[in-house]
Amino acid sequence: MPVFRSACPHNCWDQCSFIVNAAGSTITAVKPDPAQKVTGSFICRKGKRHLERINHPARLKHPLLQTGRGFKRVTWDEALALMAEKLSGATARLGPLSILHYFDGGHGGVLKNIESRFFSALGGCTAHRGSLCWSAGLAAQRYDFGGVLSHGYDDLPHSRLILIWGRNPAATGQHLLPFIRQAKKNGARVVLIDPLKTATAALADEHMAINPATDGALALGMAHLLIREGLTDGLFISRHCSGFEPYRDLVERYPPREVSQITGVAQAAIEKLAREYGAVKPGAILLGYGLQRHTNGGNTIRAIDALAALTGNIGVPGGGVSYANFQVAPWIDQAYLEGADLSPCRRFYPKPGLAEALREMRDPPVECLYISRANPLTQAGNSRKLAEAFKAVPFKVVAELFMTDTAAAADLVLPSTYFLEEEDLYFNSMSHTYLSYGPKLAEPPGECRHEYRIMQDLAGIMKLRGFPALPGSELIGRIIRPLTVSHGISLDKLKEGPLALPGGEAVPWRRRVFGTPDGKYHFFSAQAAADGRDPLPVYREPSELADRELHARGYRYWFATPHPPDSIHSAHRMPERSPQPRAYLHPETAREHGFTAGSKVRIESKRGSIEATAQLEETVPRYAVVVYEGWWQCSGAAVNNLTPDRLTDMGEQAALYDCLCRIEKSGIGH
Ligand SMILES: Nc1nc2c(c(=O)[nH]1)N[C@H]1C(S)=C(S)[C@@H](COP(=O)(O)OP(=O)(O)OC[C@H]3O[C@@H](n4cnc5c(=O)[nH]c(N)nc54)[C@H](O)[C@@H]3O)O[C@H]1N2
Ligand SMILES: Nc1nc2c(c(=O)[nH]1)N[C@H]1C(S)=C(S)[C@@H](COP(=O)(O)OP(=O)(O)OC[C@H]3O[C@@H](n4cnc5c(=O)[nH]c(N)nc54)[C@H](O)[C@@H]3O)O[C@H]1N2
Ligand SMILES: [Mo]
Repeated sequence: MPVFRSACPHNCWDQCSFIVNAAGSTITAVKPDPAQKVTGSFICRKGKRHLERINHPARLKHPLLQTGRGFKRVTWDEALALMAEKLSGATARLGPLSILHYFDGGHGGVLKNIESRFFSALGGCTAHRGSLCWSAGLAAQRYDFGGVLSHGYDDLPHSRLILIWGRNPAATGQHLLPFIRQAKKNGARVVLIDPLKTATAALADEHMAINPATDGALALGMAHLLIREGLTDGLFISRHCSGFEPYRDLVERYPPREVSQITGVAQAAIEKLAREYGAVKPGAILLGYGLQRHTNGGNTIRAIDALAALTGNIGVPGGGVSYANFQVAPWIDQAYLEGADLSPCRRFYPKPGLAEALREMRDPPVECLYISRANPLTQAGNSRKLAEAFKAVPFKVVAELFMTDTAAAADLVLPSTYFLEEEDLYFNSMSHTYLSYGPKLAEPPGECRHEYRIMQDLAGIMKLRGFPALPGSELIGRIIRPLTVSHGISLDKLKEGPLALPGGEAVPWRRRVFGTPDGKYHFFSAQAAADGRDPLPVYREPSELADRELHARGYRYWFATPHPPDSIHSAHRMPERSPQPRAYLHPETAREHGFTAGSKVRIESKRGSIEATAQLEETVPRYAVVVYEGWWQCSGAAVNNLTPDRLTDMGEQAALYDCLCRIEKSGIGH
């Protein structure tokens, strides 16, 4: 059986490398590639479903056109001619800004990003800034450190104390777990800080159940104690930091007793954690993305970063505040992918505000929408509002593998190739520095086409200049030119197997020279002030969660929608296979509302409602209702019908978790 290599295309922390068995053009097995040290010897639940997904009978196989009475199959020639006509028409009448290009992380290969260059060749487009995912924290770390870098997983066993803060690796990135176990074997203590007692709690020595969106206050309270008790690293602060005095004045206002009121964490526990973090070194903070999907999310991350600076836990093995890792990113030619050399015009809107943008942008209005590698009608906040806004856009094209909620709302659906059906290069910005090449190993079903080919054909029909006509391999070579120039690594080298970036640092900021203009860590960020943000990591109450009037109207439960262990977002929620959506509730909550395990619960926010089957769990806080994100509209439990399209304090991030709901037994009405 011939053996090949590839990598997981999912938008995930671990981005595993794979060994793939193929017989002819049929993939027979996808296995972990131990040559990639993070992947090691196993792949996760979602990774194990690649074979199912690639061979799924519901794969889109032909271009489909919405006729008003349903979709009808059309030829590629017809589809491309229609698209060219609509794009040219909109450009001629209203200019290229009337075309909006939306994409997300549905496929992690560099080649798929060439779509952006197509729109630049067209003259430009309306594009997003920010994200549904992680951009508040990215903005925060850029203010503090002037860059976003993480410790390698293999550095973790040097830690003596590990704070897993708003992250759930047992579900979302299991390849971190062996490294945590190793650290524990070496004597490290592990504390999990999360409102929910997630599966990760089983790995922790202590679970600190904090009120949602109050982590910033916890961090300020810990800093208060560290400064009061002299548990700070004075040398690190004086040599490598700026803005300490105003920050010290800020934390002065957060004694642990008051912080306890805000966070719901006992004063003694706050003090113990602060003392421990100040004394037991090195201490590693592993941040997730959950805690920054609140209106105060950016400042939360800044307040936590400051703890590491205060204690000098930066640039040392076993320390750091690991959030994301942009070590490889500079070696991918983003400017080429985006077509910056083609001088496109651009209009930006904040990504979580797509509905608002579609409704409000007038000069010009959006005439054409092209969506790829994303399912915003399921995954963006306030998705019903988005569905309404969609209706007003005259021509919508969605490139997809499946008939998702978003594809179903399109005028034209283009069937795309899955990974293994095309060559691509995979890299990661969440944790590690591996680059993995995957060749084409299987023929796509039906008439599926790679986006590069689609865009190439369109550029041909529309006679656009500046869009490449190179074969895929050569284009990948072009995209990684910065890597080749700086490190001498060509695509041929990458074809040999997964490669960790040479010189990639397991311990960032070792020289303690930061990426900020003065090279210092910034407790006080003049850049943040210049951007109209708080210069200090202040704590502000969340918006909806602290809305007393809403509480009084019965919307008194936090609607928590974390990532599912068995699916990457909506991708593994194919209607015919899906088990029943669950709403996890505390037994007391259920009793109070008169339902039992198995009851259908109606969950409602001021934006919409869903239904799910009650599952009672002692571990769910009394104030929360938990439903995993990713459920499609047809399941009745599409969580983003409830969530807001509100932004966080920085980074144009979606505050998806700032959501209150009320519940009732389904069928009762009110
Ligand atoms: N199986 C699977 N794996 C995935 C994904 C998936 O959908 N499925 N998605 C991938 C993607 S795109 C991402 S971004 C990552 C996300 O990876 P993670 O950040 O690990 O996961 P999240 O579910 O986003 O949130 C993590 C935790 O944040 C907690 N949380 C929410 N609000 C707060 C708060 O105010 N304070 C604190 N301390 N904690 C809070 C939630 O309870 C949750 O347990 O996972 C990736 N991996
Ligand atoms: N309530 C709530 N909402 C959330 C979150 C949450 O925690 N709670 N998490 C947010 C986060 S962190 C993220 S990252 C977003 C994710 O938002 P999305 O990226 O929009 O979500 P996915 O469901 O992963 O959709 C990706 C789609 O890409 C398709 N796809 C896969 N490969 C290809 C390809 O090669 N080409 C094309 N054209 N399509 C392909 C898949 O079939 C899938 O439908 O969701 C956000 N939404
Ligand atoms: Mo994400």
